[in-house]
Amino acid sequence: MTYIAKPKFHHPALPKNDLGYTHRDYEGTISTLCAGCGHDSITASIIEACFELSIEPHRVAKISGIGCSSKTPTYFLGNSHGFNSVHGRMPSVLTGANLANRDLIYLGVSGDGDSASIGFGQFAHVMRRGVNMTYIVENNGVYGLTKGQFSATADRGSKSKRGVINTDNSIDLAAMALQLGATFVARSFSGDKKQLVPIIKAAIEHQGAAFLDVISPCVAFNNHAGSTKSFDYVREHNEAVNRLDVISARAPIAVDYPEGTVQIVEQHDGSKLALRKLGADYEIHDRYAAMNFLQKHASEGQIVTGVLYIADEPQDLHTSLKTVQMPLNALGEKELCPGSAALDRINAGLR
Ligand SMILES: Cc1ncc(C[n+]2csc(CCOP(=O)(O)OP(=O)(O)O)c2C)c(N)n1
Ligand code: SF4
Ligand SMILES: [Mg+2]
Repeated sequence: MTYIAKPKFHHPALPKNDLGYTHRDYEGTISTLCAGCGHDSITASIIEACFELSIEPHRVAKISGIGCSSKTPTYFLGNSHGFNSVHGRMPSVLTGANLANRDLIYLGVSGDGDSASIGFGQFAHVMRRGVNMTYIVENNGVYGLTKGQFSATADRGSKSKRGVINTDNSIDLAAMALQLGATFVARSFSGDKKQLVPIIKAAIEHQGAAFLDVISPCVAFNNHAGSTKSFDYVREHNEAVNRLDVISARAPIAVDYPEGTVQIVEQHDGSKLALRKLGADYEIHDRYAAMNFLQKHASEGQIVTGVLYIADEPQDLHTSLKTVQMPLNALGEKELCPGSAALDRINAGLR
C-alpha cells in the first residue's frame, strides 16, 4: 500500500499524557481518504481516546478488513501491531490473534459492507463468542471504496447518489450486536467527537465484546438529499440517550454534574463510567429494553446514539474456554509438556 509519512517534528509545548507521549505518538501516516470523509474524524477520535487513556502503542493490535474504513488503521497508532486482512474476515483474524495473545488490546476496524454484507457471518460469530475487543464499524451505508453501491445498512427508501431508491430492508448492526450477546453496545456519529471519544475509551476499558456502530458519512457517494447517512440527516435525526465520562481506575473519582441524572457504572477493572442520562427512563443494563428502544426509535426515523447497553457481568471467550492467564504464544516447553505422569492422569480420566 502506498502511503505518505508524516513529518516527525511537533510543537515543543504539546500536552503529554502519563507516559510522556503527545498526540503525535498515536498518529499514523497521512490519510489518503477524500477530504471531509467521516472516517478521518473517527481516526482522530481513536487517537484522542488512546492518548487520554495513556495506552502504550505496542500493546494495541489493530485488525481490519477491506474498504476505505478498513484502510484507516494505517492513519492511527503507527507504532502498534496491525493486520489489514481480507474483505469481511477481520473477526476471525482478530479472534485468532486474541486467542494466541490475550495481553494485547484489540481494535477491530470495519465498514458496513465489510461487516453487514460479506462479513455478516463472521460478525455474528465474533459477537456471540464474546471476544474481548473493541469492534468499530465506520458505517456510511455504502461500499465507499468500490464507488458507492448500497450496503446492507442502507435504509429502505433511501436514495443513492444516482437517484436509485433502496428497496431492501436494512440491517441494524447495533441491534444485531445486542441480540448476539455483545456485552457493550454503543452508537455514535463521526461528527460528534465529544460523544465519540469517551465511548471509545469506555469500549477499550470494557473486558468483553464491545461493539460501536459509528455513522460516518461518505462525502463522495452518500452525502446528498435522500440519504439517511448524510451529515445533515444524522444531525437532524440524532437522539442521544446519554453522555459519558470515563473515569479510569487510575484516576481519582470525582463526578460533578449540575443537571440531569448521573449513573455510575463500575467496570470489571475498577474503572467507572459516569453516564449522564438524557432520556430519564433509559436503563443501561437491560439488553431487551435496549433492543426495543432502538427499534421503536428507528421506526420513527430517529438515530439513537450513546451507550445503549453494558452487561453487569461481562464474560469473554478466554473465560468460557478456561484458557490459562499466560498468553498462549508465551507458553514454553515446560508448560506445554507437563510430563508422562500428567498425561497418564488425563488418559485415566477419559477411560
Ligand atoms: C472478497 C472481496 N469481494 C469484494 C471486494 C471488493 N470490495 C472492496 S471494498 C468493498 C466494500 C467496502 O465497503 P465498506 O466495508 O462499507 O467500506 P467503506 O469503503 O464504505 O468504508 C468491496 C465490495 C474485495 N475487495 N474482496
Ligand atoms: S469514497 Fe467515501 S468512504 Fe471512501 S474515502 Fe471517499 S468519502 Fe470516505
Ligand atoms: Mg461503507
